[in-house]
Formats: sequence, C-alpha cells, structure tokens
Amino acid sequence: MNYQWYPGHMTKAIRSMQEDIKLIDLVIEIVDARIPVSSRNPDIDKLAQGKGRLILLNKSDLADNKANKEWLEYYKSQNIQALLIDSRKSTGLKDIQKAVNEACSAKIERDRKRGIKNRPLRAMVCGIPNVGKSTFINAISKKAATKTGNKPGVTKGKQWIRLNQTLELLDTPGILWPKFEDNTVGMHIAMIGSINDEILHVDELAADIIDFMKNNYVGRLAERYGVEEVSDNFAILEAIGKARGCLIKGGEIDYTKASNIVIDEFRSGKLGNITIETVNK
Ligand SMILES: Nc1nc2c(ncn2[C@@H]2O[C@H](COP(=O)(O)OP(=O)(O)OP(=O)(O)O)[C@@H](O)[C@H]2O)c(=O)[nH]1
Ligand SMILES: [Mg+2]
Repeated sequence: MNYQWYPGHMTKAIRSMQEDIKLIDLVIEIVDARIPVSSRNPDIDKLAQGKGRLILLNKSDLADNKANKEWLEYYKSQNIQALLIDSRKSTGLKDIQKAVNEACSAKIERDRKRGIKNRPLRAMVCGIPNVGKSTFINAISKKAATKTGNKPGVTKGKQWIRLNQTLELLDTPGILWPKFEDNTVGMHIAMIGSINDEILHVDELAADIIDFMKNNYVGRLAERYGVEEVSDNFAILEAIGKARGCLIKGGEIDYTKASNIVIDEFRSGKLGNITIETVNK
C-alpha cells in the first residue's frame, strides 16, 4: 500500500512557516517516541537551519521504557537537546524552560550585550500530524488554548500562545513531506495515526500492525485476543474478528470492524507499550 499523504493545507502550512521562521528563536520539534526516526520531517530540518533546536519525544507513556532511555542517550551522543514527555499527563514538562534557555543561550547573551531586556523568546512548535503539538502547548501553558483531537489534521492554521514573560509559542499544523524516500517510513507514520485513515486500506494497515506485533512483541496478540500467532496475517485478523464478534449478515467476518479494533488498540496502548523504531534498527 502507498502511504503518501500530502494534502493542500500542508503546502500552505509550510509556506506560512517559512514566512514566520524569521520571527523565531527556537524550533521545538515534537516527535512521537514510538517512531523517533520516521516522525522527523526533513522539511522541518531545513526550515530550522540556524535556529535553536529542541526535540521533544512525546507520547513516551505509550512507548517502551527501555527504548525511551536509549533514544535519550542517542540524542545526547549526537549533541542534540531532547526530552521525553507525556503531554497528556504533563510529565517531563518541568525541564523544558531550562532546555529552551540552553538552546537559546547565544541569543539570550546577544540580547543582554545589546541591553535588550524582557524580550520573550519565540518558539515554533512543529512536527508531523497528530503527535501532540497542540496538547503539549495546552499542557505547558496550563490552559485549553488550542484545539486538539485524536486524528491528524486538527490544527489548520497558526496560533500564537504567550506562555509567560519569557516564552511565546507558535502552534502550527502537522506537516508531512511530498515523497517518503522509503515506504516503511509511511507505514510507521500510518501505524501511529499520523496519516488520514480515510485514504488508507484499513485491513492492510491492520495486517501490517499484526505483522509487526507478532515479530517484535511475541505473545501480545495471543494474550489480548486469544489467537494463534500464525504466519498468515489475514488469518490472524480473521481470528481476531471472530474473537470480538465482528460479523456481517450471513456470519462472515467484518474485516473493516476487526481492522479498526486492532488499529485503535495498537495506537492507544491496549496492546502494551510499544516502540516501533529502536536506536539499533
Ligand atoms: N497517550 C498520549 N496521548 C497524547 C499525548 N499527547 C497528545 N496525545 C493525544 O494525541 C492526540 C493528538 O493530539 P494533538 O495535540 O491534537 O496533536 P497535534 O500534533 O496538534 O495534531 P495536528 O494539529 O492534527 O497536527 C490527542 O488525542 C491527544 O490527547 C501524550 O503524551 N500521550
Ligand atoms: Mg494541533
């Protein structure tokens, strides 16, 4: 299946971000801790040239704890500032102001030398769709300033949020890029829910998830659905459909319903904590 998704609003969003980058001191890139490689948009890398950088590995509550720690070590070894956060429970947010100040230390020093005082730092919060950019902004500002939702493409335009005297945040729409160099990148992005499901074949996505689970988290499907982890992914999907009573008239399996159960439960953590991309893979 081809996972490419690049609707017109993303082209518009990147243009608007290219305009706004002139006003920005720091780029805060929100990454999904379950796919720290594929959830980094190369266009954001280009956009952020010459700016302070901070990477936030969000949804760390859904990822594998051991892999989370390995990713932090990895970024440290690359001299990239990164933090693990859970924006839904506001975990890990207390270290952010310090990391922001560090990432902008050159800028703060320049302002100080010029006698500029109390100019707030401006950060652009960006990332691929549905990684929790708006939820992060609401959590750190302790108010429901931005709209959030459990599907990609919720934020449609930019929005400035003043956090305090020292920091202003710009919420931006989630953006992907025009062509995934590798279809696996697209598959991983779809697995975590950053591609509009309406353009996907949900049964194929469910089969991809089943394939990943039976190879990387042996026993989890068996435990949750009471199925055998056989070689044929569609046979497993069928067994899950049977176990969950997903039937259409005539007693046949409703594959769409069964697929949506697998996809939802995988994304929401009901199949346990999962990291799709580990440091060594
Ligand atoms: N478990 C968990 N869920 C989160 C976390 N952060 C955000 N979410 C959920 O992820 C979904 C997407 O959150 P948003 O903040 O709307 O994501 P976004 O990146 O702004 O998405 P777009 O504006 O569509 O690009 C929502 O259902 C949030 O509740 C987190 O740290 N952990
Ligand atoms: Mg948003």
